[in-house]
Amino acid sequence: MKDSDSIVELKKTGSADVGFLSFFESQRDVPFEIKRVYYIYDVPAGTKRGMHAHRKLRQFLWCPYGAIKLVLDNGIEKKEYILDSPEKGLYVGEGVWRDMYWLKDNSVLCVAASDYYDESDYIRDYGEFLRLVREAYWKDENKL
Ligand code: T46
Repeated sequence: MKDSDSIVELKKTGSADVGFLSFFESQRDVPFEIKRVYYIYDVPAGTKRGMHAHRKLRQFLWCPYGAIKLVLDNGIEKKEYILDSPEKGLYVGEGVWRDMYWLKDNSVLCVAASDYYDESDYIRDYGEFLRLVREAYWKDENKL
C-alpha cells in the first residue's frame, strides 16, 4: 500500500541571539530507516531536475537554504510543495514522479533515503511510469 507525501514541521531549538538548530530522527519523524544522505548544490535558479519516479525508494527532502518547488505526480493527480525554510521537510513515498525547480540561486536540496543508490530503482520514462501506475491500480481494484 502506498503512503502519501506530506510536509513535516521539523523540531527547532535555539534563539535569535545564537541561532537555531533543527533536527529529525529516523523512525520517529521520518517513517523509515535512513541508509543514505545526499545533497544537491550550486544549482542556478530556473533549473529543473528530477523527472523520474522510484519503484521502492522512500525519501525525506529538506532545503536548509533557498527555495525549491517540488511537483509530485502519482499518475492520477499532481501536488505542488515549496521548500523554502530550514524548518520544513517533505516526505515522499515510493511510486511518485517528481520534478524539482530551483526558485533561487544556490538553494540546497538535502535528501535522506531509505536505501542505497540503485539505478534500477529509477523510472526515468514518463510513459513507463504511467503504465506501471495503471497496472498497480488494476491489481488493487481486483484484490479479493
Ligand atoms: C531524487 C531527487 C530528489 C549517484 O551516483 N548516487 C546517488 O546517491 C544519487 C542520488 C545520484 N547518483 C548519480 C546518478 C546520476 O548519474 O548522480 C547523477 C545525478 O542524479 P539524478 O540525475 O538522478 O539527480 P536528480 O537531482 O534529478 O535526482 C536526485 C536523486 O537522484 C533522486 O533519487 O529523488 O534527487
